[in-house]
Amino acid sequence: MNKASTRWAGRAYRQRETDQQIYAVGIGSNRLLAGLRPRDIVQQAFRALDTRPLRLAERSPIISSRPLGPSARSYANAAAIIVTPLRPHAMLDQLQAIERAFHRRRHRRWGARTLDLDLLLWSGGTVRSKRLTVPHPALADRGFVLEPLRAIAPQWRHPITGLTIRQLTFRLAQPRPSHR
Ligand code: A4P
Ligand code: MG
Repeated sequence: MNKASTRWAGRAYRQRETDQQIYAVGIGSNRLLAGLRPRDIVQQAFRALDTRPLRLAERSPIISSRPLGPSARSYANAAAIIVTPLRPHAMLDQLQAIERAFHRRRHRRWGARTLDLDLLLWSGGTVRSKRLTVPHPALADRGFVLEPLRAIAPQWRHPITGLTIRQLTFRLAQPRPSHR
């Protein structure tokens, strides 16, 4: 983590300069690629996310998580804070180009994947289009997304619920009331 990056920690993630956008990105991998383990692939993804026009401001620890869905192999998950002039749809293009570079196969939903990059949060608030929904709709329901994100952006507020990432993580960890 470089020195400048720590400036973002613990701050309100609102847009400060009109030409710089801040994004939280979720990273997941559960396949081998050319002998690389999922954890190594996430490491390499951090490098790809720090290549112009993207700047990696924060990187979370990499966690191992049980697969949600049909895959048998456990996932490596992490999160990153990215600063870039790219607006949301151009940012999604960039993330998908990185996924393609890691030979992601798209034909099976929730199947095994080499690298999955999700746009979780944007400093500008919400986006809702055919191609892109921000905040990511499943953000608040997934421990493997919230836990790494909490390590680097605990105070970032979800623009729809108004709750911080720390509060969302805490809420998810609570036992749920029984509906019987
Ligand atoms: N799209 C819309 N909004 C967004 C956004 N905020 N970020 C569109 C990224 N993409 C967004 O995505 C399908 C389309 O969603 C994109 O073309 C984009 O236009 P995709 O990544 O190709 O499809 P997917 O990831 O296979 O489907 P989905 O439903 O997004 O899966 P998830 O939700 O990403 O879940 N278990 C563990 N432990 N850890 C994991 O990381 N990940 C998944 C995948 C399942 N189980 C897991 C994990
Ligand atoms: Mg996805």
